[in-house]
Amino acid sequence: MTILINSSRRIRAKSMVKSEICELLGIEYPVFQGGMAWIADGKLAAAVSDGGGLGIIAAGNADGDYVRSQIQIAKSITNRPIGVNIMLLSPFADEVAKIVIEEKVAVVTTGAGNPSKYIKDWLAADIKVIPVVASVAMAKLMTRLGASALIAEGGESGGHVGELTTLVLVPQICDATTLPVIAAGGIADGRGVAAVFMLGAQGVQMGTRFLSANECNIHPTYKEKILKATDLCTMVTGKRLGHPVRSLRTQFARDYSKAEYSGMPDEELEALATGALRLAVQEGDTDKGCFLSGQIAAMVKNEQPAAEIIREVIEEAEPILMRASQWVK
Ligand code: TUI
Repeated sequence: MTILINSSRRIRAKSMVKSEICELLGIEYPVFQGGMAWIADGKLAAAVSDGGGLGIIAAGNADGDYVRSQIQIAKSITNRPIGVNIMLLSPFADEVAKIVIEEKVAVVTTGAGNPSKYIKDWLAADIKVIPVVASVAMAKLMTRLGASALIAEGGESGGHVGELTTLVLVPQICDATTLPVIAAGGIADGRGVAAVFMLGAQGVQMGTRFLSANECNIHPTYKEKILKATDLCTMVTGKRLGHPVRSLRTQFARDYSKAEYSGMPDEELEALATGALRLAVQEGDTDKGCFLSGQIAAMVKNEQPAAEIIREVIEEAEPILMRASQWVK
């Protein structure tokens, strides 16, 4: 919304969706880009940070050298704050936990586990620590250990999913902590942003929406699948091995799901999934690739620069939030 603050001199002040998280991290808009394994590299993260959000490099299952090189790529593009997401199931998590300190990254987010053992060292290095939590118990623990903020990620998200949906998780996490909460899972436009602010969140994290960014270097087949996705196009596999993962309903996902309930031994089932994320992202392999995606994929409609995505969702959210008072009679 544009407000004339001095009509004689025609000075325009832009009102914008802002929150405590912007001051905490020194960012313009309260929008994070999800740390998507194999996808969120230094180039995408830099484009998001340059667009006024928080770009996040995904460590995924990669080793320390990869993560260090992506941090350096991001730093060569932008001076703005950059985050690194550490996937706690990774065999390289300990190594990456040290590298983020050496490379002085501004923000660390964590996913798929409990980051307790690292938090003290990160805070001592002046890193803002923002764990993904999928339960109230984890939110309380992270608050007690001094986390800077929390990401409440509902099961509408792509990739590794928790039990609860965003609508149910976000208000409970907000009630369980004094920290700012960033909502994730099922958000791809300004309506989603406005909705989670109504639930008490102070920011959003989007993954799937950024798959369509020009700066997102996934295989063209992956991008096309997201742009053509429809409402019922994702499914969750991997529950039997304790790591439920949401992906597009491809031949691979159907085959894996069938194998899961066929009595196939655990090791064989694990072998079936090995390398499947890389095959989707780098090769666009529709037979053996696992195309991680959130339920919101059907709402991702065109390829555009990351900065435009951020501006668009914020500009859409603003009038919705301004009009919220209309419901109070
Ligand atoms: O981590 C994600 N999403 C991901 S990670 C990933 S790569 C992967 N590779 C192999 C197996 C599984 C995944 C793809 N997508 N999102 C953040 C997230 N964290 N969602 C849910 C959680 C979570 C779950 C349990 C966070 C903490 C937690 O705590 C459990 C405990 O008590 O230790």
